[in-house]
Amino acid sequence: MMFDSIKDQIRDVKKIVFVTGAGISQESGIPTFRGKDGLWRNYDAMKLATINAFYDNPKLVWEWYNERRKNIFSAHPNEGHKAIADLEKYVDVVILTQNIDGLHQKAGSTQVLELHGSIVKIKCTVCDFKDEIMTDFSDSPPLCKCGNILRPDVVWFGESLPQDVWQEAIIHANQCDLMVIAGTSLVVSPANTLPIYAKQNNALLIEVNPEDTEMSLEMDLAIRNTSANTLPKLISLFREN
Ligand code: BJW
Ligand code: ZN
Repeated sequence: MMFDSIKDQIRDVKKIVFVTGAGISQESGIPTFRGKDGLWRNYDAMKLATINAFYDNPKLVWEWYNERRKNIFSAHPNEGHKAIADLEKYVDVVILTQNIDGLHQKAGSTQVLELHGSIVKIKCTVCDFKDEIMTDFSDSPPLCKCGNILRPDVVWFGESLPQDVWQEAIIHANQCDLMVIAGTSLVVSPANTLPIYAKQNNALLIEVNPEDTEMSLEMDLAIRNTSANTLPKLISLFREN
């Protein structure tokens, strides 16, 4: 069994924090950012995720989000998301996600902190106006009542994470006795520092990723498989209790 080497330690766990990234939604049909998936109409997705890219070509960046929104709205949580939601029956679970797709919530998880914002939210580039759009988006970014351009309410490179959410994330990372890091390359800061907080609390660290990451060597267990294949097996350890 995948978890054999640490299954006795896992059984005593009271609080699990999941740190998730694009890879956990890959099996729901949502492309990841890096690797060959990170291209959109031959643009490097990472170059679109900045405020300067948006000011240079608002329509292009808006179209990128529009396409992703359509795909996300038609996507369903996969066995990985569902397993994490199920785990709430047995143990305290908090999810710190870099994803904006809302699939953890759709799967039924109740404690989800969105570190990088949400695909349904928009905000003004200038004033404090914020809104949610649950229906189709217009072809170009709409204007705010103040006359300035509206943008997706997500965190782009060089921008700080929502500070209340980030502070709460650190508290949970400090408190957990198991952290499961699933579907993230851990190249983007500050989200990639969360495992360090958990380690300071002597938490067990488990990584679920078909590939090696920068932090694989720090893990107590690195499972080289997909999240939909792996996470349902984690549940069975708690169900046996
Ligand atoms: C599977 C799988 C399966 C596949 N099952 N697994 C130099 C200049 C400017 C800034 C910086 C700089 N150096 C460092 C910085 C800081 C910067 C940063 O970290 N950059 C690095 C890239 C170098 N960070 C920031 O700017 C952050 N803000 C900040 O630090 O503020 C302070 C500051 C201010 C001013 C200057 C400097 C600092 C903000 C980061 C915001 C990131 N935003 C994005 C877009 C969000 C909105 C959107 O979705 O459009 O967030 S970028 C993108 O990367 C997105 C993701 O959440 C994030 C992380 O990616 P993730 O989720 O890890 O995906 P991938 O694709 O990388 O990995 C997928 C993994 O899944 C892979 O490992 C696969 O193997 C695996 N996988 N299939 C399980 N089935
Ligand atoms: Zn405004």
